Amino acid sequence: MAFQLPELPYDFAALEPTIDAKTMEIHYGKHHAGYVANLNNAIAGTALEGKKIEDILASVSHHSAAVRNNGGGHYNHSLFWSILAPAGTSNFNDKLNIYKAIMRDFGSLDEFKAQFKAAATGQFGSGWAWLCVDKNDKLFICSTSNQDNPLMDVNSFEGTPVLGIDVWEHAYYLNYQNRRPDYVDAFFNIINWQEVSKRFNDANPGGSMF
Ligand code: MN3
Repeated sequence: MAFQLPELPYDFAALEPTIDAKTMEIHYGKHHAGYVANLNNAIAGTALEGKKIEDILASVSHHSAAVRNNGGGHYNHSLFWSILAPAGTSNFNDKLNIYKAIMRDFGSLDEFKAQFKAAATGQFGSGWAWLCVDKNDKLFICSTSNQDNPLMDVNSFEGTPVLGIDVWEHAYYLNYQNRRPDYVDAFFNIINWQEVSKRFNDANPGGSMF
């Protein structure tokens, strides 16, 4: 079964004013759809057909640049749409394991935001900033270039991403032009913390830490 564009769980306009409807329409309907089509073309007739995207990414150093760029693009955008919440519904609260983990590993939400923003604004050119969980259940922040991500076997670190921000200009230029820091600040208002916490729990099958 070929990879497919996942359904968006909200309307294009649902993230306004943080992310405008036109940006969402192009980003989802053109950029992400393009990664899916190009990924399917790149793996058609190869041993990668039918494999899970996570497994493809875990051995991506052995595959073509097309698989790396489009496989990463598909995974990254699928994660991105899922961790965004319609305006006014973002809910960070102490019932969530991700809340407890952020307090434990960063001390406060503000300190997490400061470090995440530094990674997002410090990523030169196109790429992503990530909040990841390592194999000891500890959170850490990192950034990657282009459509690379923490699951790939091309990094100097190992972790499972639970939150990510797309800092390619196509993600914010219509609204923010060159003001990436403003886009990152606004992003914090539309995070779906339930989904982030679910991804955090799923990355730690033991789940006994809290
Ligand atoms: Mn993008």
